Amino acid sequence: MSIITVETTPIEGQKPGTSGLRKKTHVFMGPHYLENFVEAIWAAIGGAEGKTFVLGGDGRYFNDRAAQVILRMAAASGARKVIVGQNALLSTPAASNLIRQRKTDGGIILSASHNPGGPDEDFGVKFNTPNGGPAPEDVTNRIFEATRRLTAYRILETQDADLSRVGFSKLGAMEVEVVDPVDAYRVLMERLFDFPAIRALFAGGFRVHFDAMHAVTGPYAKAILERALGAPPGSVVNARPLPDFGGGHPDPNPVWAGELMERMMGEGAPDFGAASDGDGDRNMIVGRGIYVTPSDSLAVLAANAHLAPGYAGGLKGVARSMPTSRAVDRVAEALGIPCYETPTGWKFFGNLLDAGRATLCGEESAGTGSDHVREKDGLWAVLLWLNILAVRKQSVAEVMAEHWRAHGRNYYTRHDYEAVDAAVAQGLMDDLAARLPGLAGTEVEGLRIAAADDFAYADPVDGSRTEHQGIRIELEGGGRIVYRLSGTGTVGATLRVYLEAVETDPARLALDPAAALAGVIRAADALAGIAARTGRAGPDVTT
Ligand code: VG1
Ligand code: CO
Repeated sequence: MSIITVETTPIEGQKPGTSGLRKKTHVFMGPHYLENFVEAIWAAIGGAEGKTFVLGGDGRYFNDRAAQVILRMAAASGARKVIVGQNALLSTPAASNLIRQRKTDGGIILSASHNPGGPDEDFGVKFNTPNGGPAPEDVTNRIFEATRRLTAYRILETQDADLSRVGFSKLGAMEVEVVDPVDAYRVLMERLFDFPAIRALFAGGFRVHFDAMHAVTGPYAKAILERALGAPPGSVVNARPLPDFGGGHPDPNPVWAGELMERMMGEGAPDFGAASDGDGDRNMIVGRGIYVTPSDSLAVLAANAHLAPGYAGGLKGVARSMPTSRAVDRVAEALGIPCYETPTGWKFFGNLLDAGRATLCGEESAGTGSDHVREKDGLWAVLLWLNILAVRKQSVAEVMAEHWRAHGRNYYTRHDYEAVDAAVAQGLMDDLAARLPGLAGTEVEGLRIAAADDFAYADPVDGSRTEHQGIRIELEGGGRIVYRLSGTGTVGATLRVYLEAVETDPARLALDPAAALAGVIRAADALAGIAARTGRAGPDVTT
């Protein structure tokens, strides 16, 4: 067993995006690609010497090989210990929990989250800091800087570590602890939620249907929903993590979780449906005959969290990403707590959670979470919903109807234009940005623009400033259009257009969302010339 030093040269484009570095799998498998990035992580945090890390991933193709490489590099660079999920599996929230609970120096998560997996699809690596959260911008900038001046990395020449059995072993001088990926996470959930109440709900015949989409949440959902809470076997489907996620997109939205949607809207639908994404940090909530938008879900969770034991003391504040609908803002106002608006990406919530300013956070992309970890957490959201339903003894549809009556309804949809030519997408954004100063007070498709800006965020905790986080068009009457380019795609550019209309008239709370939003959608296209510029008749994905 010897440490070898491999000479390398910088590889272009290793810049982490919204959530870590994501590339085509074959790119990651190319010579030195993974190794360079990992070495840059060590460089950005002052070396790996003497440190303890958490390591695991969502089980996608190359997850197992990448884990072995990272273990050998950690050992060669003098790390003291790596805590690895069995078979190199860990959901993102479970990894966040372990990083915090075991007081480690951070962790590496192997995932491209909702992006498909396989040799021709996507792979990703994210680094989380000792607070358990995604590396903030200053750290990701340091990682990127380091990738640009690498000359060598160190790696141990040895056999693979056995990750198939829980227990301790050595890799060179470094300790490897293989842990059950679910155990510590389940204990945390038991502390936050009223398990006996949820168990009683299930025992009373309430039926739950959870689609793990062949991704990492399967083992977690089986262990918690079926074994700990007594949901009948088969309540969790597609529960075995597969390297290609069964050929699907592990993205919990009405398009990619179409099967679940059909079941929940059909005859004899279960009471509650849910799905999660590749790495288990997102969730989709569906009641019998009713889809809950992630923005609404955040608002409902904020309004009802006190019904779960872990949040019985109330919330210190809430935070949402800028494109997320403003439904939660009105809940915060009613509760008399602060509401923060941050750029897209969980890394921007970390400071607010650490400083105790926010308890609950959420994004329109189906991410919700709280200060129990520093990541969004899919199964957590499902359990909080179940806890709320167990206490309120109402259906999802009844909870939603009451919520809208009390707070009004934000009709909401997101249109994604995928794999658009990068220059065309950038041109659209740049031209829009140039017109911003003159937009307020003008009309588009009969809607009056109240304000328009290029969103910038000043972090209230550390004062850091992040610019160009999306173009915000505020309409009179509370509606909004937001345009931004995705930071997680791997082909061309993805233009995301977020559309919102507010309704407080009690007679107009149950409209078809597409009809309620038709005017805003027309205005969004007219304002930016989407169809004309992209040549697309409509979005590729509507959520
Ligand atoms: C997307 C979502 C964003 C989310 C990010 C990572 O980013 O819009 O809300 O935080 O994915 O989620 P973008 O830049 O493509 O819009 V995950 O579950 O991929 O870690
Ligand atoms: Co994810």
